[in-house]
Amino acid sequence: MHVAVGLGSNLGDRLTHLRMAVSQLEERFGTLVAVSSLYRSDPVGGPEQPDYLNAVAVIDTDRTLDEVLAECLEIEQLAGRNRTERWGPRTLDLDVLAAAAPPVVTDRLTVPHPRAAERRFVLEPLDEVWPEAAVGPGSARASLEHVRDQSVDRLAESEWVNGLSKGGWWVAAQVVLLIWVIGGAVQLPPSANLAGRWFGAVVVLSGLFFGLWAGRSLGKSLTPYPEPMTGATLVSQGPYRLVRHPIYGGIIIALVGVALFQGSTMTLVGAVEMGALFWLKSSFEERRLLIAHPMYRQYQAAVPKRLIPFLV
Ligand code: A4P
Ligand code: MG
Repeated sequence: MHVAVGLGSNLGDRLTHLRMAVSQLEERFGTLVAVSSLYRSDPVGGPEQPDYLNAVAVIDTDRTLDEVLAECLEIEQLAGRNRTERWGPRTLDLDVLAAAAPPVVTDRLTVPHPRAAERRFVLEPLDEVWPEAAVGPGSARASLEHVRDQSVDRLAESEWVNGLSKGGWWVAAQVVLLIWVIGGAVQLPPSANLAGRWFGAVVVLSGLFFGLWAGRSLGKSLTPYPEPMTGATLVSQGPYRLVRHPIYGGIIIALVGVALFQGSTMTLVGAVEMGALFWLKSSFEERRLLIAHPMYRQYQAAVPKRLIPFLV
């Protein structure tokens, strides 16, 4: 019989708790049919608390749903689950969401889970791995239509269980494009007039200054890779008050300055390409940051026009 188990965590090392839960389910039940993508969700109910990471796993088992619940409660204990208040923050929550079996209602257990059909953080991952699963009045897919207004973000495909790519190739692409644009620019004879060159030089210097200022404000939180370093904190001072990616902004401003200095349309096109690459790279980084920092969503909301200040 297929059984869908909902996984949630919003305390401590959330990703590690969810990974542990998946490997424990596999160890205890043998057959792991599928694991959904990883989602971030706004907390539903309870006191003010950090954002959740949620996912769904489907197992195949001959054991009763009561036994499945008992195993789930044991796994929660392995993550140090401490029950203080209903719907309060938790290191790990495992819910029996749905099963390929008639509904069950006992003192200990209700399947389908009574609140599953109202929650996007349940239905979105469940729809991915088992769209026909019976939750509430209909299937996971049918119920999903009614909860689209709730806020969830899909952060990583099912590879999150084994390890997330560090995105080193984004860095490689960035270095190659930068060398290509600057290498091309320095070979061109400057064609701008003297005023244009002065203006270009000032723009280059201000871009470099802005990028260096941003790097300095990051201090120890500066990471060469999008995977945030352990202990790195969110920086919301200096240029980070204005724009989410000031180092990228500084590099683009400097490249525009080079284009003005050289009077080169090609270099300007290169600066725009660099901007497009940074845009894609920063959306990748933001998904990683949402996994690493339970408060990153609030930080995003505090710096709303984040990619290009005051515009986008
Ligand atoms: N129980 C009955 N039916 C089930 C079932 N189908 N699966 C009993 C699991 N448990 C079931 O649960 C209390 C008791 O419910 C269990 O001992 C079991 O006998 P609990 O985990 O101790 O308490 P809880 O989770 O705080 O309460 P509850 O009512 O189960 O809460 P929910 O509905 O699980 O909601 N927001 C976001 N964004 N993401 C979340 O993952 N989770 C919750 C918890 C609230 N808000 C959330 C999330
Ligand atoms: Mg629960």
